[in-house]
Amino acid sequence: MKMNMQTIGMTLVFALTLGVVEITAAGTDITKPKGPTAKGVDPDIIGEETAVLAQAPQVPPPVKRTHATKVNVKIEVREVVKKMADGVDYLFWTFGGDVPGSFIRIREGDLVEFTLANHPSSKMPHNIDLHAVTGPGGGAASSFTAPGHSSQFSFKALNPGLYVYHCATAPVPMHVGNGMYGLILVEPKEGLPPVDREYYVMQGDFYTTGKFGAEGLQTFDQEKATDERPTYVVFNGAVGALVGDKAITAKVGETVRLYVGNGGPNLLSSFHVIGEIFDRVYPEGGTLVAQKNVQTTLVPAGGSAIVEFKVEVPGTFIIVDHSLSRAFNKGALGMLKVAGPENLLVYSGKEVDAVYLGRQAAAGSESEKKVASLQAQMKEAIKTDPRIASLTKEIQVEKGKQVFMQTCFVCHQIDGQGIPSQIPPLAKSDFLMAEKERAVRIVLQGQTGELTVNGKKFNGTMIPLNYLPDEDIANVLTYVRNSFGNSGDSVSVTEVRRIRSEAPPPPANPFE
Ligand code: HEC
Ligand SMILES: [Cu+2]
Repeated sequence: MKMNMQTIGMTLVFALTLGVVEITAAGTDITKPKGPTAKGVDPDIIGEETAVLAQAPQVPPPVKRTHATKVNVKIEVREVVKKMADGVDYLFWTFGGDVPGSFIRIREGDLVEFTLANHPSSKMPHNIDLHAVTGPGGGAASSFTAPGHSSQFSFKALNPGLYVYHCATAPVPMHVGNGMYGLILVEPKEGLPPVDREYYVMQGDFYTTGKFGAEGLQTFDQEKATDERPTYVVFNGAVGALVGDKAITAKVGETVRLYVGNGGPNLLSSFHVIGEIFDRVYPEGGTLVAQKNVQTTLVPAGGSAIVEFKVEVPGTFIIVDHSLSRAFNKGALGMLKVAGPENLLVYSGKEVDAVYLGRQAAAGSESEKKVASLQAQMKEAIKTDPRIASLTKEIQVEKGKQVFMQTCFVCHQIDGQGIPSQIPPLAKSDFLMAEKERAVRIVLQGQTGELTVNGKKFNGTMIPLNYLPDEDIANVLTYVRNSFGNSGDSVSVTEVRRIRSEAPPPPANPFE
């Protein structure tokens, strides 16, 4: 390092000397060497400060300075096990301990002295490529850092805009796919127009060996990544990172600005807020409001967008990648909760999350918390034994409630009462409670034809729900058999698996 600095220093002196000779020859004043670049001193830079970094969904405060300065940015890379979804852990590689990495906020013209430290507990070397850097590799070569070391490089933020940064160590898709990305905002000299709220939302796709929701510690699946078949697509590093009491918030009448990034590594995001219209969009993270009144804006992998909108009415606004299976089946769903008085001139009221989420929004986060607390209790109880069975059942009941609120409630209703003469009740249902295996078969194979529940006849059709995993079926039936006034034993995954395997073979194909 020292050797390098010296060599560079000597080269500079040499170049400067040559310069002086030329200048003299041309008859120019030699007391004024032609030099910020040659000398390595930038006359625009006044003072020095340490960057305030922020964790998503927060962003650092706006830059108030009216001049460029030297900004010291220090980020530590850490490899940490964190929650990907309920009961699902993942070894994330992070810039600053979180996915996405720390939000960096500087001003156009600033000189950034960047220090990348790699925690001694890391297993891998890492580096950083900031798209805000003008220079080969965006800093990648100068920042390559082994575990327990740190590297430093400097760059001048020539172009304003919202830029992605990411690790660029081979294999790059794996480093990015493990969560190594974040955003750096280079504010234009004149600053951005003031708004009431600013948030940091960054999408990423994840590839795990187990399928969506498979519990325990999951590992990176190279084949799924190569095929671009993500198991999870999430905002801010985890399913539910922006849901329930972690939702971002605003008050009626306020203007919200979202700094939206997409780390990829592979998917493009069709970024949309259900029930809102983006008043202004700076597409691709550039500095121009290129479009107004936008419904869905495209955020490319390794790219960004800035969206701004005024919230006019209260309620829960659902943030999605409008490639909707990602939102409803892979996790790309967040919430903006707006508080304040109704504005019936704009919207007639009623909550929207129940419509989209099947009450999961409210019931889900509450019962998720309960599952966590029960699981903790169970770990305790395992030591003392007899209560295990009852706690296992309670966990099943709570998890089953989540399945019910997503799948069954539309027909059987939230309280299990059904709909008179159309959908039979599950509440106090003699039919349901009479035979456990029959209930499993109904969910797996569907049910049609006349049946009598509590003395009333029904003749409808319930479609087979055999796409539900065994565990969901066991849990939801344990829930309905122990809710709405019912009380019964639990249904185990083994029972469901057995009944599924005993299912009659599909009817012979008449076209064969
Ligand atoms: C699309 C509507 C619909 C959905 C969704 C649905 N069911 Fe049903 N379910 C019905 C209908 C209709 C019947 C009665 C069928 C008949 O008349 O033969 C029924 C019957 C039943 C029965 C037997 C009758 C009783 O009341 O005890 C059970 C048990 C049952 N459903 C459980 C469930 C569970 C658990 C779920 C969610 C995993 C579910 N259903 C989802 C419409 C639905
Ligand atoms: Cu890396």
